[in-house]
Amino acid sequence: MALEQTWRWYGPSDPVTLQDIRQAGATGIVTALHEIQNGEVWDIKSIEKRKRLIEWNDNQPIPVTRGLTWSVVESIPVHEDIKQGKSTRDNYIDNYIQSIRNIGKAGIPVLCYNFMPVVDWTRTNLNLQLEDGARALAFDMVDFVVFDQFILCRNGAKEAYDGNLIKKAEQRFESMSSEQKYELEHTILAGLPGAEESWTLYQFQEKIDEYKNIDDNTYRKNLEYFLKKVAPVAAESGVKLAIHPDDPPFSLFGLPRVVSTEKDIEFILNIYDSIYNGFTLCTGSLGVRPDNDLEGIVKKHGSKLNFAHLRSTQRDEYNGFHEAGHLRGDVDMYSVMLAILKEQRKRQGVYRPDHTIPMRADHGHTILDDLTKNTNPGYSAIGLLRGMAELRGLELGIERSGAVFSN
Ligand code: DNO
Repeated sequence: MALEQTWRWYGPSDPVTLQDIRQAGATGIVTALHEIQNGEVWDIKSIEKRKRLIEWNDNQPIPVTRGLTWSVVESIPVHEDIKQGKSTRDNYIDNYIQSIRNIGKAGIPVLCYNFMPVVDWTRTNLNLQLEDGARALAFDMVDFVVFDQFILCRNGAKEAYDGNLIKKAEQRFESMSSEQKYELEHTILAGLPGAEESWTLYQFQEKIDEYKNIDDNTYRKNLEYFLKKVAPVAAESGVKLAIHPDDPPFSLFGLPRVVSTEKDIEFILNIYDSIYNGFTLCTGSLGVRPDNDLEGIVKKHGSKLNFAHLRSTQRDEYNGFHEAGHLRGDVDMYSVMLAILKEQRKRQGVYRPDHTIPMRADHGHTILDDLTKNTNPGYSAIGLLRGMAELRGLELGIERSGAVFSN
């Protein structure tokens, strides 16, 4: 029983077309209405129009299906007022609920979202050159401290890092040209696809200041408040929630972090105990922490694993990392894949109608022709195609070996 192979598509302006995705062998589309502003309702008409575009080619004398299904929404961003627990949050929660009802009506079964404050996923370099000439996304701690301490000049930054790291960052800062400094700033604040908001330095500092009195505990309560209202509606609407882990899975800029470890995930799943309140297993995000046992998480919480982002990272000496090949790096993809396939079998065994788990290869390297093309960092066609092909082969090999039936 195969996993559902999906592909993240950034909508009509994505340089990767729906036909490319079909040719890559995916059958599921993961996307969002990026044009709808954060906090607004996703109206049913816009959802249905995008769904039609994904699933049908209407530019033919008779419409034909494309062989693709919109299977996951990634993401409907959670408004900052909800994250900060402001008095205006209920209004935004009502909008979120309405959006969930609407995607449920349209028949899209999974919603991936995150609860990271201020910034979505964060990298310091979108073009790290690997020894074979491929380009990869990377999070370099020294560069990060350069930004935090010497470009943003955040209060409290200096105390947050060890002296050695600060010294290294200072040396690097002094050796950087102003273009390099700008590039670093831009990469952190505005560089990544899917992150719906971007800030100027000044706005960014203001945003961080808004979190002055919000520690992990308060932030967790804000998530709990949100989920207590939203999860029952998701269940009613047939939409499985899939919270995405923090990327990277540790605090940035002194901001709270509540989706970085197995314990965090456990807390979230217990807020509303139902398969509709689940998580996205992002092996790359969780895998950055050596204390996260990925296989163990699947074994323990598999019934609520609603979506899988499969990728691997390679850690470096300062808690930084770069995106490794999908079957390389620190993630033991074999054991994760085996655990996911076992979970799928288990679901079939109890006749869960939603036994098929959607997965997508995440964050490919930029390789071959894509090196000279305009691409979304981490989402160029050929690198993701390579990743997906490797994962597909791994999956088939495991299925055929019979290992899914072992204990
Ligand atoms: C990066 C993605 C993130 C993710 C969101 C989920 O490639 O994994 O942008 O989509 O954090 O809300």
